[in-house]
Amino acid sequence: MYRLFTHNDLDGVACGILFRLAFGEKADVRYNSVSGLNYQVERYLESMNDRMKKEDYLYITDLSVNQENAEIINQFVSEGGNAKLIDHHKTALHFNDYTWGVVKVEDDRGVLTSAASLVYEYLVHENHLQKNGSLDDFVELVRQYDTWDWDIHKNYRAKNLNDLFYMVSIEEFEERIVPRLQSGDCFEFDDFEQKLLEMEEDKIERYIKRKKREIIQISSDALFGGVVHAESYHSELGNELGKEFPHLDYIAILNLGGRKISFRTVHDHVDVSAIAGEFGGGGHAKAAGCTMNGEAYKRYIDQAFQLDPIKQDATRNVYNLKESRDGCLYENRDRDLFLIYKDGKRYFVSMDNKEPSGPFESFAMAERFLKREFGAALARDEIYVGYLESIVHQIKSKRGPTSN
Ligand SMILES: [Mn+2]
Repeated sequence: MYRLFTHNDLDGVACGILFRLAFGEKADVRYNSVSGLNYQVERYLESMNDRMKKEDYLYITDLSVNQENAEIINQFVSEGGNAKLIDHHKTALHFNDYTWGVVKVEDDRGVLTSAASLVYEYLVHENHLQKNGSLDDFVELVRQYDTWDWDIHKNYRAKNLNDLFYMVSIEEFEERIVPRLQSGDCFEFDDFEQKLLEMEEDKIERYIKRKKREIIQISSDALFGGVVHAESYHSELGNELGKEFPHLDYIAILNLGGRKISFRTVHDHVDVSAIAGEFGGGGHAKAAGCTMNGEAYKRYIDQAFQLDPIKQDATRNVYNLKESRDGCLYENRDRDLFLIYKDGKRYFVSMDNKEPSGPFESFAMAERFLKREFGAALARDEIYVGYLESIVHQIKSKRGPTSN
């Protein structure tokens, strides 16, 4: 038997699919969450008898075991047992110290790896699996999704594959995918899946649109965050909201039911794992999370609840346009007006009767200041026209009653 314990996300399940293709009926694949793995492996190791010791091949992919399990596996291998841990996470690199550990974060060309890409390479190298175009294609899509390389290459097929993965059960996903990988030049979605994916995309788009109207701006420790409540599509939301509101340092996505907060940023100057760390969580620089404790509740729920959502830029303007040569007008929820204008090469922000703020090196910097400090958004054309009329009126009244 080829016993595989692997992660229950797309990358981990792709490893399971490769095992089924390589070993057929002899593959026994178990999908695990990060927190569930050690218990499952422990139980398996406890149940190990002499026959299993001789016949079983133990594999762990896309996840790592704890120290206790590692010791037991090491003992098992030193007594002639067969085991292998194949992973691509930085945090698992120490498994390379064992003869049975294969952990690589990137390949020889510097391309980020995924568990599936390493497993594919391994199975082909050991002559358990024959390479073909569909497999190459499928494994590369999984790799791009898992490493977010798809976002750089704008490879939406990789994103679609992950969407499909979450739309059906793991068993159905396997049943659909396995036959398609046995031959062929590339991996393709069938018509039904194509339709499902289009519907899902529309749904996500509408969901994100709604969240754009709900997002609330808060500030703490000199960082500006956007707060939204959402149970699903965290990656999509973090990405889209981050791009829509670039003046925000990060996006905090709250799931009250699960008492969890996800933090996302699109900026290089912010490390959201540090923000999550303040509340006992962690993760990566661009994506992190924590459990909602009292402190987090105060900042992201209590504080935010008092505030209105971010005012959105007017989108149908013909006259009042960003970066317009004659300046452009912004308005906040208190209906204060602000003008961003250019003087020479530099930008300034004027607020009625006050000293203008600036200089700013770019329009984006001026707008960032305005949105962060005053919560202002591009004013609608009607407001702009009214503003221009009031200026003309002021000039006329200054000239006195004799002029016209
Ligand atoms: Mn992975």
